[in-house]
Parts: sequence; C-alpha cells; structure tokens
Amino acid sequence: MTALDAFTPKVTELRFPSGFRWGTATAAYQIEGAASEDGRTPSIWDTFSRTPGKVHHGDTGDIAADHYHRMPEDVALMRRLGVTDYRFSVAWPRVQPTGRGPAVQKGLDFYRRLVDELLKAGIRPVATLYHWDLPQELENTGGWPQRETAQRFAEYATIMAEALGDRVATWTTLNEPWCAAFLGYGNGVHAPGRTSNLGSLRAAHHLNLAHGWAAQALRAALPDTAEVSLTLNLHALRPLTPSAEDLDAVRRIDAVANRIFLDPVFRGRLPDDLIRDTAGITDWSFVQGGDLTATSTPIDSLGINYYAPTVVAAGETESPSPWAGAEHHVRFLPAPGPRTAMDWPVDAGGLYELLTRLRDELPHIPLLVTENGAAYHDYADPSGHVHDPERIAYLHSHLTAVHQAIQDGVDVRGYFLWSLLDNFEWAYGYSKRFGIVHVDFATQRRTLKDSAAWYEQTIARNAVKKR
Ligand code: IFM
Repeated sequence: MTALDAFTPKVTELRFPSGFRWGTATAAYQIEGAASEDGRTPSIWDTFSRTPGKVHHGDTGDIAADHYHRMPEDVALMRRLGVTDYRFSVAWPRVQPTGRGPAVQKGLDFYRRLVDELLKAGIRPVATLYHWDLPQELENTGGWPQRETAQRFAEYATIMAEALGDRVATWTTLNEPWCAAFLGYGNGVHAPGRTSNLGSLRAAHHLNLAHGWAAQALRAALPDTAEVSLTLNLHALRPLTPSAEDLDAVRRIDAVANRIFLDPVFRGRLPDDLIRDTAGITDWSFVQGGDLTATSTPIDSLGINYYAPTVVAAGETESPSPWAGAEHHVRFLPAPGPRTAMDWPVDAGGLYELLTRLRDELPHIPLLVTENGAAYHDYADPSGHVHDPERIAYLHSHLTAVHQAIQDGVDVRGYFLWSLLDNFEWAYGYSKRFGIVHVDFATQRRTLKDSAAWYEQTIARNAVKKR
C-alpha cells in the first residue's frame, strides 16, 4: 500500500443512478393458470402445449403458478423485496377471447385488481400487451403471417389503454417479436409450431406493424405522460474469428435477428442486406405503402432482454432452423464459459456489448433491461431453504455490466429480473426454474430463494458490491 492509498476511500459498491427502476418480470401464460376461467379461451400456447410431443413432459399452462388466484400474495412478495416496478403481460384471450369485438369484463377486472394491488404496494405497473399468447381464433384465420392480425392487435391495445390507462404509465407493445416470428413460424419450437421461412418473415413484418399501430392506438388513448415501449431480445453476436467469412456470417444473422426489428422501428426501413439475403424466399411485396411509417411511430424507450451471447461462423446449420434461410453458410457454436440449466453460457460481456451498441446507434432512446436472469436446478433443502449461489453470481455479473454501461454513457433507466416466480418455461415446461421465488408446483407454496434476499439488499442499497 502506498501512502496515497491510505487516504483514498475504497470504492466498495457500484451505485446506480437515483431513480433507477428495480423490477421483476413475468408473463401471463407462464404464471397465471386459470386457463379456462372467466371467459378466457385458448391461446396458441394452450393448443401447442396440449399437442403431444411439443412441450417437455406434456406440461401446460393450465395451472402454472396459479397466479390468477394468488395474485395478492405475489404482489405482497414483491412489496417485501422492495421492487419499484413490476413488468407483467396481459393475456389477450382473457380480455378479448376471439381476438375481436368487445372486451370480457371479468378478464379486464383481473388486471384492474392487479394494478390496484400494485399501486397500493407502491409498485409501478409496467404492462406488456403481447407475450406470445395469441388468441387461437386469430391463428385459425392466419396468425401473424396475416396482416389482419396486426389490425386486431391495435384494437386490443385501445381496449387495454382505455381500461388501465389512468393507472398504468408504462406500456410495452410486444415482448421478443423475434421469438414469436422465428420460433413460432420458422422452426416451430414455439407455438403455433409452424415451419415456413416465408411465414416467419411475414410474421416479423406484421409484428412490427402491430407494434407501430398499437403504439399509435396507445398514444391516442393514454395521457401524454405515458411511456410507450417495445421489448426486443437483441442477439449479442460474436464472430468465431475475425475472418471476412465469419464477419459476414455475423452480418447475415444480425440482419435477421436484430436489424429486422431495429430498422423498421427506429429508421422506418428494412435492411437492404436482409432483402438481398432473403430474395430466394420473398420479394417482401407484403410490405405495403405506409407500413414503414407506421412501424417507426416514435416510442419513449426500448426494452432489451438478454441472457447469453451467440457465436457464429461461416459454415452450415442443420435445418429446420429459425433463421428464415438467411443462415445459409452460417454455423452456430457454443460460447465458452460456465452454463446455466438452459445450457446457456454465463457471459455478462454480451449485455455490455448490446447496451453500448445501442448507445452508439440509437443515442436518444432510453433503455430498460426488461429481462435478465438464469435457470438453475433449484430445490428446497430439508430445512426448506433454497440456496442458489450461481444465480446470485449471474445477477451480480450482469448488474455489474449494466453499471459499467451506465458509467460509459448508456442511458439505462431500469433492470427487471426474470423472473419473480418459477414458471412455465415454454417448450421446457416446468423443468427450468428462473424464479427468485421457488414454487412447489404440487402445493403452490412460494419460498424466497437466497437470490431474492440478495436482490432485496441490492434494491435497498441501489448498488451491487464491487468484486
Ligand atoms: O421465459 C422466457 C420469457 O418468456 C421470454 N424471455 C426469455 C425467458 C427465458 O427463456
């Protein structure tokens, strides 16, 4: 130690800006259950999960974490943790069972009660309109590859804004449209399980259009102070080597994973290279005049969901793949590093890379990390405790990356941990646990994991420890 060190206070904490939003996130189909109560009709996920072989173990969201009946208990848990914000999604088929026409009051009432409960607890509600549960009736008439679905979505956005707009200040139109388009209609591992490259590209465009029209509908119905947002799962892409071939592989995937959404939404155009790369599939004539003006309706913030980076190289991918043909001559490789129960690498650098990229490319748009977290093989020990040190380490490293990004000039306004509760992890059913609250699905008993206590302290300090 030098003489100077003795007088320099040691930075032991990485403090976040005051007013930083600390949230948790969930999605309707993953937690609500009550799949056929109070007028709710099947969504594409009900149909898909009931189709043999589609979801691990034949699991469905019929009961899930039974949040529909336990909502006050779950809000009380969040209050205990001290979260400032809660990001939930609305189940479209609970509110508008056929995807058309008037709303079902009982369905709306659930979200009214939820919002009231949150406000009573001092928690800001952040509502997502679409987290993948399309009313089955709209899939029957063509789903997202069909333009009309985007019109229906804008009407549903108006219904929700009129019902909750006086109390919900932050609205997200879509969650992860990449998954809805490319996993749902490209490789079919998500609902509705269709496999068509053309279908996935049409779906991506109509999701962009749905976002733009819904943003306009929200603006028309909400107070001027409302925050209108979109959440993307942008891919942090890394070339295997700096060779021209590997860099071109990154470019191709960046076009079909990231810029296919970023460019229509923030620049009012489609990437030229995407149009070139997909020329064998479509001439994009389903994009009509005025569409790209609608998709670029200004929004107030962008949500980023991040879990792990993706390494790409020149080569060949096995089909069916979700990349709409743009992956020809592209290979995906496992990134190095420790892995979560999803077999995803733990690498917070990818989050930093995405955030700083957005700072450089879209300097005026405030960012929210709307999902980040990890699944591990958690269990309650004989004394009833759930120890999850790996999740704490994961969260710590990713929050450190967010802090560094803020230091480096990125306008990140909040962080929403995925997820509050263990829940239905889509095609993996209940086999993957992302919650900081353990759910015993046989009894629906909730137990705070060690990571919940860690998050509570982090929120209270508005800081993570420097390691
Ligand atoms: O559970 C999902 C969530 O619904 C969307 N983003 C990724 C999470 C983990 O896979």
